[in-house]
Amino acid sequence: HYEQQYLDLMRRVWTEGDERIDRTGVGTRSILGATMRFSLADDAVPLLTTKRVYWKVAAREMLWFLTGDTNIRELVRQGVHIWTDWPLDAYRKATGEAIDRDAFEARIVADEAFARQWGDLGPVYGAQWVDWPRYEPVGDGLYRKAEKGHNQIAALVEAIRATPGSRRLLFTGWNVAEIANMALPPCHMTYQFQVAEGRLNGLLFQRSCDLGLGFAFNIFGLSMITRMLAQQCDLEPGEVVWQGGDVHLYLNHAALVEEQMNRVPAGAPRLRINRRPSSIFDYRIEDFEVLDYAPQAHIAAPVAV
Ligand code: DHF
Ligand code: TMP
Repeated sequence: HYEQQYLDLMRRVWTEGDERIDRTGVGTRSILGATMRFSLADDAVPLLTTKRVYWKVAAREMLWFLTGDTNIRELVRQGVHIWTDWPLDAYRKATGEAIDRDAFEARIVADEAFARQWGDLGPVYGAQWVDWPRYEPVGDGLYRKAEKGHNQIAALVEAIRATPGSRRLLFTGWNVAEIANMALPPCHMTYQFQVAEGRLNGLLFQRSCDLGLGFAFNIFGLSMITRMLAQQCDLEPGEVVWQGGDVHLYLNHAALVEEQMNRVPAGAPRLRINRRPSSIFDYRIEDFEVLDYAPQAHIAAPVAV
């Protein structure tokens, strides 16, 4: 079963990983470097079956990236709470106010000015993907930020169509000059694609991977964007390759890890795209459907902020 790779990696990190206190203070066991491969043929999708994964949340996040939005307001409006903790943490630290998560989210949705001030994550994924800053010379060796940045995603679609043999089919969120302004530097940082025998293969380099929590979302996101690009470029989906840099398990995920490693993967979920939108930017959540997904129970685990 495709998911055995994941469970094997989980076991390796848990039993052999180097234990250390990480940035969050929670502590991890960690290894450097891992690769997994999953087929996307016949609509196959590498959704984890040993716990329920809320794939629609991951799908909404991916669609939100593609709009270029970096404010959690739209996510929260759609019932997506996975990015709330970082603005909430910043707000609490700045104001000293002991506001709870629900109240903070309610205020983000109700109050546009509040959302503008406190809901933005900085120039994270979406901003870099579709609006990477460009600078134009204004003389005397000075530059000013151009009104419109570079759209890496639009350029990628063009490039896959025009030069399918290219080795430069990629986009990245790792904009060194802007990292200091981001709530978190990009984790799923570089996506590369390859056309082979009429199929589109997708690869993700993820510099930092929370194997118990984030990974399930990241592998679905990689599969989804690969499927969307294939559809837009009239290619069949091939496979996805996932490469992790620092792959870790948080020490407070022990219950999740022990439980999940005892479960046996089963089933072969499929991802269907029910419409062919006229561009990569026109997909809607209703276009995606997951079939034959009968996972084992969800396992809750705390996210390290
Ligand atoms: N920080 C850390 N420490 N780990 C992460 O995985 C992570 N991911 C981020 C931002 N910062 C992060 C963005 N993505 C969840 C999933 C993805 C995600 C953030 C959080 C999460 O909490 N998932 C839960 C609940 C999902 C839900 O309620 O919708 C899960 O069980 O999958
Ligand atoms: P770091 O910036 O110190 O590496 O912390 C980021 C943490 O978030 C780390 O545990 C990896 C995790 N993460 C994912 O695994 N996937 C994601 O999509 C995001 C945004 C973060």
